[in-house]
Amino acid sequence: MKLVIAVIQNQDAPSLLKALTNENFQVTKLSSTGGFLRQGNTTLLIGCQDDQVQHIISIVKQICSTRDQVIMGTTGEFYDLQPVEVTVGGATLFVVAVEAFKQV
Ligand code: 2BA
Repeated sequence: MKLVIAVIQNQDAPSLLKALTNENFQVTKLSSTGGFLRQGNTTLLIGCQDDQVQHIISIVKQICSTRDQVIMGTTGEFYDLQPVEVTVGGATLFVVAVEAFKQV
């Protein structure tokens, strides 16, 4: 058995939870904070069989892939709000071997 730990952006969490639970994966969602940016992100714990890990990774890739998005922000040149292109999305994944899984 494996535990997939996925650190994702908050905005991707609802879609990813839906996609994973639709495929009958069991998921725990934790509210987390990135140590570098100190901004909220989401950590999912997904316990699964060894042969399901690649499928989970492909679902995460599909939903959390990086993409460019235009937001209103300031640039170095102008203090007024301007449309600025930023990269959002992406996921950090850890796959950990589970020594034991018990529900008591
Ligand atoms: P990512 O590398 O995509 O990481 C996104 C979030 O994933 C991180 O949020 C953190 O919550 C988690 N994460 C990534 N690698 C991890 C690890 N080895 N162990 C545990 N958790 C991990 P933040 O820490 O807020 O980082 C946000 C983004 O800032 C990072 O995106 C990276 O692009 C940048 N970054 C992080 N640390 C940096 C550093 N020391 N110098 C420069 N840029 C950094």
